[in-house]
Amino acid sequence: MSDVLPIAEAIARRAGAIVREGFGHVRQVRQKGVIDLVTEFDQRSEEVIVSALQKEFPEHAILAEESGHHARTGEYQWVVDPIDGTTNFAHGIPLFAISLGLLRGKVPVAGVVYDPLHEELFSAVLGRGATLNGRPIHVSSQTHLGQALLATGFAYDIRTNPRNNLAQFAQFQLRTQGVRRLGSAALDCAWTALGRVDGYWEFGIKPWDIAAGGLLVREAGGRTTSTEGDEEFLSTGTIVVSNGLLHEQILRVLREGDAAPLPQ
Ligand code: LIP
Repeated sequence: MSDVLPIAEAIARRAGAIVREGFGHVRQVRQKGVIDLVTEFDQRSEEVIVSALQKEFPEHAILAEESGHHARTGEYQWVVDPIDGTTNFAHGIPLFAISLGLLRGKVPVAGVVYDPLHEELFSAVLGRGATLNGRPIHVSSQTHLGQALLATGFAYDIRTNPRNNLAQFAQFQLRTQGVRRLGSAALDCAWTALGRVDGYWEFGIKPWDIAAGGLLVREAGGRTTSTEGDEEFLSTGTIVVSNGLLHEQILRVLREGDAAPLPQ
C-alpha cells in the first residue's frame, strides 16, 4: 500500500497546481443546490485526478464529488474531492484542499490532503503513521475539553434539516476554548492530525470530504468515529475526529446537549 502513496501525492500536487493558479481568477460559478457551489476549477481538478487514477490504477473504482461513481469490480475505491472548501475558494478565502482517499472495502487505507496555497501535503497509509510534507505528525495532548479548540461545519441543507448543528455549535462554544468553522472538512481533519485543533465534528458530511482526513487522524494517534461513536464512520454521513483524549467528552456533549456538564 505504501507504493500507492507517492503516486497519489503526485496526482494531488498536479491538481493543486491547477487550483492554485485558479485562485482569485474564478469565472464560472454554478449553484449545485441552494448553497452548494461548483467552479470551473473543481471540474478541471477532478478531470486531472480521475484520468490519472484511471491510468495508474485501472482496476480501482472511483467516487468523485463532481462526476460521481466510476465503477470497477475490485475491492479498492478512490474517494475524491477536487476542491474541498469550494465556497471558500469561490469567495477568495485561502482555506481549501484537494482530498484523495483510498478505501479497501469500507476501510480507509491511504489518504492525501493537499493545501496548495500553503504547500502543506498531509499523507497517511494504514498502520504507517501520518506526515506533513514527509515529516511525522501527531495529534495534540489536550485532555480538558474546556481548554480545547475544536472545528465544525454545516451541511448545505442547514435551512431545512432540523439537525443542522446550530444547537451543538452553541453547546460546544460554551464548553471549549472555542469552535472554528474553517469551511473545509479535509483541513479540519488534517489540522486535528497536526494538533492545530484538538478535534472536529460535523453532520451531513460526504465520504469525499472525510475519507482521507479520517485516516490522517487515526494514523497521527487520534480517533475517528461517527457522531454515535462507530468506527465505521464513512457510511453514516457524520464524523468526530479528535486527539483521542477528548473523544468521549465530545461524544457526551453530542449525546447530552445542554445537559452535558459545563467546564468548572
Ligand atoms: C464542504 C466541507 C465543509 C462543509 C461544507 C461542504 P465542499 O465541502 O468541506 O466542511 O461544512 O458544507 O460540505 O462542498 O466545499 O467540497
